[in-house]
Amino acid sequence: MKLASLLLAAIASLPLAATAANPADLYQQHCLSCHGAQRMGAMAPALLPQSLERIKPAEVLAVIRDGRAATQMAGFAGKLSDADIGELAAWLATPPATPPRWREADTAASRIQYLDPAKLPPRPGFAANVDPHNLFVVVEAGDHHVTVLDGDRFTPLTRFKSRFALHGGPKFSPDGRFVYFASRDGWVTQYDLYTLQPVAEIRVGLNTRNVAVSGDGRWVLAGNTLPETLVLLDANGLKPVKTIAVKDRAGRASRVSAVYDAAPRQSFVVALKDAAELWEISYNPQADKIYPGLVHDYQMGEGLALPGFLNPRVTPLSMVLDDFFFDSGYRHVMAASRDGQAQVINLDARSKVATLPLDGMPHLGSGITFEQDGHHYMATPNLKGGRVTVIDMDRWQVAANIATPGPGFFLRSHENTPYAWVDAMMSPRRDTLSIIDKRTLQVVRQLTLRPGKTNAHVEFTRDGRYALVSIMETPGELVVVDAATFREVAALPMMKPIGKYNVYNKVTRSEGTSH
Ligand code: DHE
Repeated sequence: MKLASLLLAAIASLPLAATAANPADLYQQHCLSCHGAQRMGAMAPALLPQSLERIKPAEVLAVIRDGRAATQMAGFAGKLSDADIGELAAWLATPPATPPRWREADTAASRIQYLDPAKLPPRPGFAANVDPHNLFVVVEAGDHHVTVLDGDRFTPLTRFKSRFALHGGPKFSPDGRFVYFASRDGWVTQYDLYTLQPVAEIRVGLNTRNVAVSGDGRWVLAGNTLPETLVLLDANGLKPVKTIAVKDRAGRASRVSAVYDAAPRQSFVVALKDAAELWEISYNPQADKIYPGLVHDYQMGEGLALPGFLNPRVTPLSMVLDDFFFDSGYRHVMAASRDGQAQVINLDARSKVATLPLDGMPHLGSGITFEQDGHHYMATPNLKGGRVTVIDMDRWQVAANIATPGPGFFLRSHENTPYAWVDAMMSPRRDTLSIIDKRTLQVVRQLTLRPGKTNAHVEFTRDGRYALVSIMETPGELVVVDAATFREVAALPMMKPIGKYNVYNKVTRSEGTSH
């Protein structure tokens, strides 16, 4: 059901009250000063349908009525009637009469520089015995904070307020010093893990999917759904470099599904939500020599060549494919459509080389790779089926379907453990993790750390000895488990720790985690 109709149903359950005031006037009077003109956000988040679509209608009503704890959002129960609150919530779920616009000039004007990147100290400011490569960055969605955790002692180094609703994995500079976050409402943050301070922030759009950082550390690419753009930033300070309008060969705009760094190819790869195309943007300074004439800009006209450096090369696909997973050399991408059809695309040949017989809704983006008996495998959870599918990447065939208690979201492992951990968070068994032996492809153990609560998203320490598991509740916990004995060794209180990211595993592109 659409958000607007869900809200209407929620409003119908409110007690009857006096006739409501005009919601547009209510917005002007009570909301505009924080949430901005045209509901585009200011010191508080944007209130567009795209920004609210992941918040339950009853929660929207409750936040307007009671406020949001630990923020400046006050409750309006004393000022507005239930009918006013209902009207306002329903109005926020409908698109504004004038479509909101976000131009390059808005992006440039939004940039905030907190620190001069040229004046940052060369070494970490924290104790010398803290390993900067075994830090964890934990995103706490419950109250929009981030904790930086010492991965040897499991003690927080700092906890700071993030932008509203970070989504996707934060991405690291190749040396592991900087981490880059993207919020759903368009903010990109560069944060210095050596001084534990933000360096710069910029708003690249009204609705953003994620960011990728180039393997040479020079560029950050952000992918947006509103407006339909890619925004290229200088990774050292987030100065905007260029905005690319995403349009297919017929000139139709497409939302970006996600952007990825294909470091061995020195390029970004872009998955699109509305166009049967795959885009690749080379950041190899020699790209103009390597790809002469191969870059076609459909916006400028069929066959017109653009320089190869920092411009999109378009690979036409037979259907829209928007969930990607790459082999370790980034020669192939496994790509799935929303209805579960999956193909393998060779990025050099720029064509399909295999069809993958998957069903349900594989969540390729959350997959892992591993080697066994000389074969290369990829494994993926499934958002619509209680199984993990293992694909033989040498033959592009399904090697096994491993049954789990219910559909899961995240699968994780590490080079130093024979086990892969998967959740069942999309099912009533959301409190149960299944541990799969990568050698036998059997579930060898089920783990319920906190009965009745969502146990999901695992990340290992850099040596693979401990698994950190999220109890995704508000309040929730981060539970540290010995990866060999499966015994709990520590637990830290956290506010819905949605994901955690180990610096070493990310910068070394561990086969057991996302990149
Ligand atoms: Fe995510 C990563 C897409 C809903 C938590 N999610 C990603 C990525 C994509 C994606 C493409 C990889 C990009 C990256 O890491 O840079 N997610 C989608 C969706 O299309 C979907 C299903 C619907 C949507 O509206 O976006 C979706 N995702 C969710 C959630 O509901 C989750 C559980 C809570 C939330 O924050 O919204 C969620 N997604 C995550 C997390 C990652 C992620 C924690 C990073 C995982 C990692 O370990 O790298």
